[in-house]
Amino acid sequence: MLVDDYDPLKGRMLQILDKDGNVNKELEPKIDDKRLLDVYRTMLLTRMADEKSIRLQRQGRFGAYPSSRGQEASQIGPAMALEETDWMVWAFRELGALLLRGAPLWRTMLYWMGNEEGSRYGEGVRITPSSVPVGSQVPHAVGISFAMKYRNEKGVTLCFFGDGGSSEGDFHEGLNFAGVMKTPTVFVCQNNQWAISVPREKQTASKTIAQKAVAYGFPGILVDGNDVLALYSAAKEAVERARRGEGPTLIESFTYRMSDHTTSDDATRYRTEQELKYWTERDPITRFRTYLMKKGIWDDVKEKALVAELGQFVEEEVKKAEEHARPTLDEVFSYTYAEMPDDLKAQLDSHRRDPGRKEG
Ligand SMILES: Cc1ncc(C[n+]2csc(CCOP(=O)(O)OP(=O)(O)O)c2C)c(N)n1
Ligand SMILES: [Mg+2]
Repeated sequence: MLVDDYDPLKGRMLQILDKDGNVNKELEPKIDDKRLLDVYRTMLLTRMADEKSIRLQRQGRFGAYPSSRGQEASQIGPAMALEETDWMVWAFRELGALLLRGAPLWRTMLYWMGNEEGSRYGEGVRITPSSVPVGSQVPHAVGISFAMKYRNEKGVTLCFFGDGGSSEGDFHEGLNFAGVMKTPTVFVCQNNQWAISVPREKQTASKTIAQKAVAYGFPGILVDGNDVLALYSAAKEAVERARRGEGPTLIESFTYRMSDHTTSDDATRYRTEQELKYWTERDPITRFRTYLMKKGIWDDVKEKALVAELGQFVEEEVKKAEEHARPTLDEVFSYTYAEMPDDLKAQLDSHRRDPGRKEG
């Protein structure tokens, strides 16, 4: 088992594809070519949609937006291990995982345009809405998986959070409960080295985040977060263990946020160019593309055609999102509480009387 060979206290990191796209034959997972190409397509779509999203924000067509650049493998690898009936619980940066699990791109865009309808991914798509309060989704994921266990369903919950999220009380409460109740939860900490401008060294005195699993009494594993095959393999093993009723796993995905924290941030103010260069050489998409080329199932002609096709697809999805009906004022006010509190009622009345007035 990978979790035995890569005991987090020994500090080893699971890697199957090295930075130049060479594969470790002994560990290479068996995935058919069609699926591999589908995964590559989703990785590239994530990158292209991400680049488009930043441009849309600059044009005032998106609100603030958190880029997933550099974390495509870290998100898509674990999501590959899920069945349709499993749940995925995420934070706010996991565009790749959403797309792989079937969330329509235009819906995800609608969300960043400020429309809650963007969280409606479709009937049967088991993805929770985004959780912007850092770490708050961890207890939700544990609750969902505990409920599935209680009802004797065979489902598993995959829960994403960041290195910053691992400092929150919610993280510790969630993992403790999961360990005690042996819930079918797979925790993936996307350690992208930064929580806005706070570096990983200031987040925890532990050597790794994976080793925190030891204290909660379940397996943890440190994985190269820019290696989609390693992430998939670690997650698959964890999902199978959870489905067998053997409880949770913590996967630390060692990756890097290649862009700013969000479009409201400027990372050049707190990190060096060398750091970005180091990680650019470890780009998860380049690495996976090289692997596919070495396998003989991908080439430059196919790449060019796919880039053109996805570019057009992204434009169509933007159009769909922008053409979607905007919520009415009543709808904006009606979603948070079953019964509207007095202060919200007063605001709604004031807007109805004078829709153009700005609050002071
Ligand atoms: C409880 C809470 N505190 C602070 C914030 C502001 N905030 C948004 S994202 C973020 C950093 C999160 O870092 P990490 O968990 O590593 O995720 P990443 O942004 O790197 O994906 C902070 C502090 C928030 N959203 N919620
Ligand atoms: Mg982070």
